[in-house]
Amino acid sequence: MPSRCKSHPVHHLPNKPCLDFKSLKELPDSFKWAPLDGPSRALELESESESESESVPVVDLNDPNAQKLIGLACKAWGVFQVINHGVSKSLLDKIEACGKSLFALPVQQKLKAVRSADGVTGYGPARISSFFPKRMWSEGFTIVGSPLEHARQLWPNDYSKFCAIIEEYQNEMNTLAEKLMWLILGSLGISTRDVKWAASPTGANPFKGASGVIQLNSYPACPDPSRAMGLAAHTDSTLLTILHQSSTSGLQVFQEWAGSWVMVPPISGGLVINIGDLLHIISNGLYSSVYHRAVVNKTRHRLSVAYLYGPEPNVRIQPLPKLSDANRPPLYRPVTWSEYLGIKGKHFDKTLSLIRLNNDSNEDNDNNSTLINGLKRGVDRTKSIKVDSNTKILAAFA
Ligand SMILES: O=C(O)CCC(=O)C(=O)O
Repeated sequence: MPSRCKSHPVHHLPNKPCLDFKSLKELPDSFKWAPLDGPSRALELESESESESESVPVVDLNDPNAQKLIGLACKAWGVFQVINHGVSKSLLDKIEACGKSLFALPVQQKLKAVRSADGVTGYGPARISSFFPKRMWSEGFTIVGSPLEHARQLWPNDYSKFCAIIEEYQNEMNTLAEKLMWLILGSLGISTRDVKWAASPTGANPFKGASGVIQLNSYPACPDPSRAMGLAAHTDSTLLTILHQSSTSGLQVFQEWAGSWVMVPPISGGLVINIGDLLHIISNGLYSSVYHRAVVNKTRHRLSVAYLYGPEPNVRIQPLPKLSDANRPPLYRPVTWSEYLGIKGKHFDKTLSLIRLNNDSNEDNDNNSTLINGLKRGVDRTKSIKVDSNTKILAAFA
């Protein structure tokens, strides 16, 4: 796990004070974003998923074709949902209940576990807040390793149940993340022999030392969801992210080739899998990290639990040799997770561009490059296009 340093992007800190959302009957100006594009308004009608013509693929991990289906989903979307993944519904219910009880505490109590100025863990606003001029309609709680210290502050007499559930969740998520990594790598024709970037000298499990950060996100009901943003658009600085969402919709992914936002409807017992920037790098751009955001709801509270999974922090991540050759040179220079997080903490969504190798033939080689209305769009998003007027998604036009 990367050190709890200032450059860790899961830690952009309470630059703005935390709020008691329930007390706000109107959306304050500081929370007013330009009207959102995409299906956010449909949330009020709760019919958004039916109105989508395209939807994020759902893969049953018991399906004998799961690996192939995952490969197709990664290539086309950078995101998919899984069912029959081996994590019990009762554990998902328990982690959700943990999150709900945490965020239901009085603000003064939550502030006892606030993220410190140079820390990563604890309670606070969205970790990417500092990159945006407007505030986000959400609060979060970040856990790296044991939550004991903060749990004791939140529930001085009753913290052990929370800690036990978190530990169980971490173990289950780690097992699932590793399984998914092999399925994703397998879909690229990569086997254990090829994963030298993470292989230990003893040939032990290359994901030994890999770990995850748990991010609990709470999105209170909001007086004006059409002008509020729960969590602004970003990609994750992970290999992959496993997301559990409560039964209220809110997660949207950006479909690069259509240029539009698509809602990812919650599936009871299902989990959302996002491709992160590090997998984008090791796949040599074949599987792109997905831009996603969370919108909010007028009447319903929403909760999500992200498991942000990455490699051992000092291992060198680079395009796998098997996925690079003379015709498809490596798109990115080697980088450790720690270094990547440091750059992301300063440059946010320019990070992939900043570690991209300057190779003339690379523009034609990036699989994410697609022809949209005659314009070729590349994954490194080196010019800005407006996705909504507050958030710039970077996209490259050749
Ligand atoms: O709440 C969600 O659906 C998205 C959460 C997320 O993107 C994150 O925690 O990084």
